[in-house]
Amino acid sequence: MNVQGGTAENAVRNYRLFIDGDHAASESGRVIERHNPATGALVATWPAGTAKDAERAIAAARAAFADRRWCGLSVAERSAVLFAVADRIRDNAAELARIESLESGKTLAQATDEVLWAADIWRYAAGQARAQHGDSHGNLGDGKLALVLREPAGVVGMITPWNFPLVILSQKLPFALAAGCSVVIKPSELTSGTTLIVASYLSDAGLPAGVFNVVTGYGKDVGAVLSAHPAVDVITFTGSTATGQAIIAAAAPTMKKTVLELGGKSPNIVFADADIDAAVDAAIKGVVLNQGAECCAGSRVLVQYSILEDFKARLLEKVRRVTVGDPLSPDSTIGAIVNETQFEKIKAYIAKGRAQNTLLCGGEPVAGLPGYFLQPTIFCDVRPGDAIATDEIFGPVMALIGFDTPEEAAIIANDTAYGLASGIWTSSVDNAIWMARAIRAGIVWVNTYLDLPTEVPIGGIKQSGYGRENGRFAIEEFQVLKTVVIQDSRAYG
Ligand code: TXE
Repeated sequence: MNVQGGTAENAVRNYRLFIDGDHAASESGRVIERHNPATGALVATWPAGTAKDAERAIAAARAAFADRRWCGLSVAERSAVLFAVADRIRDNAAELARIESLESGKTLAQATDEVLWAADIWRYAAGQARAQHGDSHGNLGDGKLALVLREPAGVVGMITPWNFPLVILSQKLPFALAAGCSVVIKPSELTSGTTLIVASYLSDAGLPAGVFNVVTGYGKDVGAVLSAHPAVDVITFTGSTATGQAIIAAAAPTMKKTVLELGGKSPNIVFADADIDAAVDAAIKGVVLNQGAECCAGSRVLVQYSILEDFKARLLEKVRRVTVGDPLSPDSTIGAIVNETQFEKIKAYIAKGRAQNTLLCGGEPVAGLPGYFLQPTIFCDVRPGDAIATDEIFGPVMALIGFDTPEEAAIIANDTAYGLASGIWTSSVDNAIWMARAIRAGIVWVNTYLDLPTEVPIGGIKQSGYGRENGRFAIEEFQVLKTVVIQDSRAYG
């Protein structure tokens, strides 16, 4: 990496690819410029990688896997490398958070929380590296013994988005490395900085060359090559459902495994017997965190009719305290939308909401700020089939929907192509248990929301994808089972 121009605080960072242990330019010589969505200022450049760059990185990862320079190490040695990276992430939290904020528009305060969470995930995976074990069968008849071994799946291709660059990287990479895999990653073309910095941390910590490779660039140039390539054994992807479908299609001819964490349209359901203030706070957090660019955003808020007017009044009162503005200011709750494409997409949904529903508040860009800033926006009188109740908007937009009974709430909650997250607010154990079982989603929060301890798995069902990240099952996505059956022909006893 080379840093040029301005003071250290506002210098433009010029990154390079990371292939086979070396930082290098793309063979194309082209770069992608990243401008801060809050100000328009140029903050970074990274190479516009090509198919040739991707091929080179895949070959390096394949060679590293074939000569066992990483998977042949003991789990204690692998774990030590992951712990060292966890420490580097924690120790450099201020710098990493600033980079994430400048590239993505998220607030510095939130970025700091995310970096510390990422360090925690690396620590968790580092511990888990040493707890990998398979199975054995000693009672299959005299002389017969079977072992079930967990082996690394091989070369993993990772494709990550821009909404939580370091956290999403951390939900994949340390688990794949713990399993003994080699990796080629294509980070989002909007937010590649922290992934390249982690490559340096890994190298400094002693990761052998070729085990981790970063090819920055666009999805069609690099992501598509990883998905289709016969030398890649697993693709793990977080992003849109449409791109997830394209990846499955590209992966099909080689039969490689895919792990997909896709979009959501999650219901956050409030019963009349809930702690209403807590539910209102969580409903707001559920759509404003990360400007609403959150796959688990509680973008559909279902409220029991008997408290709907009271809920609306408290919502309006509390949403006024949300401050949209300079992501680097500690006073800001919401930063900037990541780019013009997302900004226009959200505004188009707000226009659809205005046509079909009642606008309770917001709905406008924030006047007087140079970047892509939007007011938190709430629509009421939303019906389940309306556009803002159906599609993932990925912006600070809430759809309020009324319901009468738990059965009705469950039908509305499940009336979506997605199945990622959900929330229930109630003081009734019966309601909580019944709803938790009735909702079809990868996670159900009861009297809490967007609450993700590293120990628990996260992932979707339906068109939110499949596979799990974090928790003890995450490593299994990067392992294959091998059964060894041994017959000894000598007599026993
Ligand atoms: O996503 P893409 P975009 C949703 C959200 C958002 C919408 C579009 O609704 O508004 O997706 O965002 C790479 N083969 N989510 O366009 O295209 C791409 O370069 C292989 C939800 O940014 O899915 C980037 O690295 N890779 C989500 C990554 O895919 C391809 C997070 C994600 O980009 C590719 C982000 C291809 N053909 C968006 N095309 C979540 N689940 O949190 C693109 N890519």
